[in-house]
Amino acid sequence: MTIPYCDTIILSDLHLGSEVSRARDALRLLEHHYFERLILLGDIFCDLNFARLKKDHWRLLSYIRKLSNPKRGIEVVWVEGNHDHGLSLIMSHLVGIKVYQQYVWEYRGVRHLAVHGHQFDRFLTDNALLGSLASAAFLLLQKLDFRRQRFTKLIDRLDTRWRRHSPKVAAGALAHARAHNAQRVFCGHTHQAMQLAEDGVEYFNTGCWIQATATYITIDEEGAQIHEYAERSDDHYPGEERGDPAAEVAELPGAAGLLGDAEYEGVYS
Ligand SMILES: [Mn+2]
Repeated sequence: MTIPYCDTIILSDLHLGSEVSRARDALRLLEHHYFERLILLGDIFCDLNFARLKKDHWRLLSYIRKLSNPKRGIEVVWVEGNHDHGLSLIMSHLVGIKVYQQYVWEYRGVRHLAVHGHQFDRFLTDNALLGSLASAAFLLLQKLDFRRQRFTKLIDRLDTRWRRHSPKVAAGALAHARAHNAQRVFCGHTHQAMQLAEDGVEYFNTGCWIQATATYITIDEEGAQIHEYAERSDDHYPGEERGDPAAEVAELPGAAGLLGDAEYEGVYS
């Protein structure tokens, strides 16, 4: 029944507006954690069409807005993704959250960097020099090229192909982190949760919330950890006989992965 505490919680790629967005689960996750900082690491929205947002999607947005109330003392950070591009300015007014291209912070003497990751999937970043060049170039390119943005969206829809970009994004992120003297770097974008370490820099990918397996990252004094979302047993009233969890989640496409043991587990150690 204890509510877990962490310093920072990071999630990405909710794709609100998409039929398969697991907004309700994401809301539960946030309600069942104490944290000091929330990082929304890009592609929180699917596209500009707000008419596609469902009740659960608005509920989550409204909760995020509440969290960002200064009285709560929680820092809510939105890092722009390729799907969020252009939306972010509107959302910063609507939801009242500051939007960043990348976000850098210190925690316990460790420099952390969060960037969505789409910036790295078209650069050769297999060495540090190219990595730094790519790093410098991406901010510029983002401002310049609208056509490229459209192309990126097209690629984004091919979700299964997308996963192939995983190693590329990881390599780009690691090089980018080294160029910015960060010891930990976080990306989303690939929809595939993963972690690796290279030359003293740790890379984490947050995964996504549009598949059977939804993942998020927590950071506390023990480090950063990837978790798979699982429904908690205390989501149900104590003493009440637990109903069929399948019935409750059946409306969620690909929800089969939810029905594991009702505990949060670090699955990628
Ligand atoms: Mn993306």
